[in-house]
Amino acid sequence: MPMQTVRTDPIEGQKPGTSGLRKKTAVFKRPHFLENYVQSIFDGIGGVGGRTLVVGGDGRYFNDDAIQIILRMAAANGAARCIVGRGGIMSTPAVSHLIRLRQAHGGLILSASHNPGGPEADFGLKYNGPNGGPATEAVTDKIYQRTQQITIYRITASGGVDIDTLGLHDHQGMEVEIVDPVADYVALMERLFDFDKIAALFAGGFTMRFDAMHAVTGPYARAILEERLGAAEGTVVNGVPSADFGGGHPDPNPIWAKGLMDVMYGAEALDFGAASDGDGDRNMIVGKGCYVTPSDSLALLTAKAHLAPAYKGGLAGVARSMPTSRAVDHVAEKLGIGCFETPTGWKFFGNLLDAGKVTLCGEESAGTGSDHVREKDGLWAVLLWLNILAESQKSVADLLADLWAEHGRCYYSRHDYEDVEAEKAYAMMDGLRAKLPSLAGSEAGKLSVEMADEFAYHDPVDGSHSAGQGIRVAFTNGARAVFRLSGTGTEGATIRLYLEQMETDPDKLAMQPEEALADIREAAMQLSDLTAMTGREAPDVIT
Ligand code: VG1
Ligand code: CO
Repeated sequence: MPMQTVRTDPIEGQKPGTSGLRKKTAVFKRPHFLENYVQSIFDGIGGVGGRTLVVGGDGRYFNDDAIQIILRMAAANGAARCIVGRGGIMSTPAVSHLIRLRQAHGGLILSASHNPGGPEADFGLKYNGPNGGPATEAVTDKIYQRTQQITIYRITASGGVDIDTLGLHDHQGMEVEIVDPVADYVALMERLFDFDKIAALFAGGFTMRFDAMHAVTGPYARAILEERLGAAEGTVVNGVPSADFGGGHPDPNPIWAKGLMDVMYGAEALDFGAASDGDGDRNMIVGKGCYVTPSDSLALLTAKAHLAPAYKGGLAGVARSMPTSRAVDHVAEKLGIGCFETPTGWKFFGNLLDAGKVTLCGEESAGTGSDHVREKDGLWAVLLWLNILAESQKSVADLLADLWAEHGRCYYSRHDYEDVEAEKAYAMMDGLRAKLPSLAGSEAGKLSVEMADEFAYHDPVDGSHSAGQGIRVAFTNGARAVFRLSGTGTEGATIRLYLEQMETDPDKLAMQPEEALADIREAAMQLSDLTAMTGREAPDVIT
C-alpha cells in the first residue's frame, strides 16, 4: 500500500484540560501542523487500527482539505472505516449521535465553533470519544503528551476521496462511507418531540425565524422546521454554510445575531426567534420583544420538559456549569431532583449523563442539551422550546413571567474583556486568588461578601479532580460574581466576568438587567481592580 511515514517535530499542542485545538487557520495550514495533531490524537487514543471513526465539520474555510488529510491519515494508521457527512458537513450534535448510533470508536469534528472562519480567522479540531462526548480529561492529557513528543506521522501517499457522493468508497484499504449528515439526526428529533403538535402550531399561524448564521445548522433547520414541521419557507435565514460565515462570528448572542434581535424587537416581531453557532451545538432563544438568557432557558426547560414526549416521565437531575446562573437550582429544588455544578465545558456533563444522574444540562454560553447525545445541541433546544410553546399555548414572555413569579428572577450578564495581554490577565486572577481567604465578611462597594473561593470539581462518577476552574464570590444579598479566563480564544487572554443577582421581590421582576446588576458590577470591579490591572475601562462584549 503506498504509504508515507513523515518525520516531524513536536507542535504547540492543545492546552491541557481543553477539548480540541483552536488556532488561526494559517497555523493549521503550516506544513505538518494538522498532521501532527491528528497523529497525536490517534496515538493518544491508543491507535485507530481496525476502528471506525465519524468525521465531519462546520464547513468553514479549510474544512475540505483537512478532511482529506484526516482520511488519508486514518487509512495509513489502519482504520477500518470513516463515516463522513456528505460534503464534509456535520454538526457537533449530529456527530455525537452518529458515534453512538453506529457504535464508532470516536469522531473528529472540524470546527472552531463560534469563532469566525476564513483564511485570516480560526480553525479547530476536536476529538469525541466512544460515548459521543468530548474527550475526557485523561484522554486530552494523553493527546497533549503526544503533541509534545511526536516524531513521525503516517499518511497515504496520494489520492483523495470523493466526499460529495453518498455511499461506500475505498481509500487504500479503508472504507469511507459518505452519509447524509441530516437524516439520522432528524429521525432522533422525531422520536424526542411531538412533531404533530409542533406542526399544528405552525399550521395555526405561529411565526418564527431561525438564523443559522451561515453555519452548519442551515441544512438541519431547513429539513426539520420548513420541510418536516411546515414552518413557512424563509423561516430559516442564512441557511447555507459558508466558508467564512458571511464574514461574521457564528456566535448566537444578541451582539452577533443582531439582525434577529432587530426583527424580534421591531414592529413586525414574530412569535419566536432562534439562532445557532458554527458547529450547531449552541442556541439563542428570543420571544417577541423578549430575549431569554441561556441560564433562564435552562431553568425554563427544566421546569417544562415534561411537556415533551421524551421527558414526560420527569428528569433524573440537571447540571449546569459553574458560571451559569443559579436560576435552575431553584427549579430543581422545587422538583426535588439533583442539581450538579460542573466546570465549564461539556465533557463534565458526559459522565453525569452516562451514569444516569442527570437528564438536562446547560451553560450560560448558550449551550443546552440532554441525554439524547453527549454534546450540547442547538436545534434540540429550539425544538424543545417549540414543543413547550405548542403544549402550553403560551408566549415566550408569559412562560418567563410564570417562571420568575414562581422561582424568582436571576438577573444575569456576562462581560468579556477580549485580547487582554496574557500576563496582565493572569496577574489580575493571581491578585484575586491571593485575596480569597480574607474576603468573607468584607465589604465591596455596597455589598458584603458571604463566600469566596476558587472552584474545584470532584467528579462523582470517575473520581477525577479539576482545580482552578474560576473564582466565585457570593454576596449576602443573593448576588454573585465569577471570574475566569477563557480556554477557547486564539489571541491574548479573554477575561470573562459573570454577574448575577437573584430577585424574589414581585415588584422587582421587570427591571433592566443593567440596573439590577449595577451594584454587583461595581463590587466586582472593586474586588478585582480589573481596570487598573488590565487597562480596560469597559468590556468588549456584553451578553
Ligand atoms: C466557551 C464557553 C463554554 C463552552 C466552550 C465551548 O468556553 O464559555 O461555556 O463550553 O466555549 O463551546 P471559554 O473557555 O471560552 O469560556 V463551543 O460551542 O466552542 O464547542
Ligand atoms: Co459550538
